[in-house]
Amino acid sequence: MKKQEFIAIIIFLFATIGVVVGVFAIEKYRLSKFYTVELIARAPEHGNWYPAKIKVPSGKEATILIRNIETVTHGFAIPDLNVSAGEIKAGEVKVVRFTPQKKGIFPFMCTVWCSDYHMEMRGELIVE
Ligand SMILES: [Cu+2]
Repeated sequence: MKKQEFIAIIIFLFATIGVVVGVFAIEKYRLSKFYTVELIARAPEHGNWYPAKIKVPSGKEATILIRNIETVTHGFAIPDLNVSAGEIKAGEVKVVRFTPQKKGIFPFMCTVWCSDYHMEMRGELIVE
């Protein structure tokens, strides 16, 4: 292989990888402006809330994007903070915005009877 061919291949690889890495980086940055935390809703027997513990800063607006990846309806509420997303249908994505004023650990839960283990569909919001 000639030296010029080698250099051309290296430039091609860097350009290709650069575009892919760049697109992912921009997308991650764009989404980070849009929401604070992404939460996946699943019934307890399918893995439960993911992540089960989420952290948000106090005194700042928090945006939680909730994605129901299942085939049943779920719900979302943080009763202590008066936050609710209502029903989240199968495949639906909902966004809740609120500004927690007090620090602490607040349980969040599913508000729709979704499975035999519905009562275990819980997680914790940690306000720091
Ligand atoms: Cu549920």
